Amino acid sequence: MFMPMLTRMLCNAALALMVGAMPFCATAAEFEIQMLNAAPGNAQHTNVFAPAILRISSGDMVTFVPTDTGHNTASKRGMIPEGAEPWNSPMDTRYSVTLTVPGVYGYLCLPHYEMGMVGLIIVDDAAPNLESAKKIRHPGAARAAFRDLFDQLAN
Ligand SMILES: [Cu+2]
Repeated sequence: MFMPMLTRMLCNAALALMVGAMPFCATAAEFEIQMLNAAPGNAQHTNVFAPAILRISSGDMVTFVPTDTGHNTASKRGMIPEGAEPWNSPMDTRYSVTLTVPGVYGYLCLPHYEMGMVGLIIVDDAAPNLESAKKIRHPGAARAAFRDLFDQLAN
């Protein structure tokens, strides 16, 4: 087991026991994913999450930012680890999730799912549910979009 993950687990255990954070606990980090009408530097690629692939550590917080209007974020059924909380945000709303279960999280924008507005978040390591997440089927452009993201994970 990697040391950072072990440390994080010990920290989570300490917090759960309400004994306070141990001195070596790293502060959970915060990340942002923009919800955009077009990819930065590529106007042809419309309706995107940026970054579309985000790697974080368990316990970190991710905020989806409604930089452009007309978007939301929803986890995809079958594409989050066992025991993880699904989410489905209101439209045009700044929305935060704190992800604690290691694995890969597939998510999408409901209005633009079939147009391929999807993303992946990897918490610690994609391995726990990578193969099952890759098996989920998608309509329209979402199929190629998820396949592309999974290909990028492999490289
Ligand atoms: Cu959208």
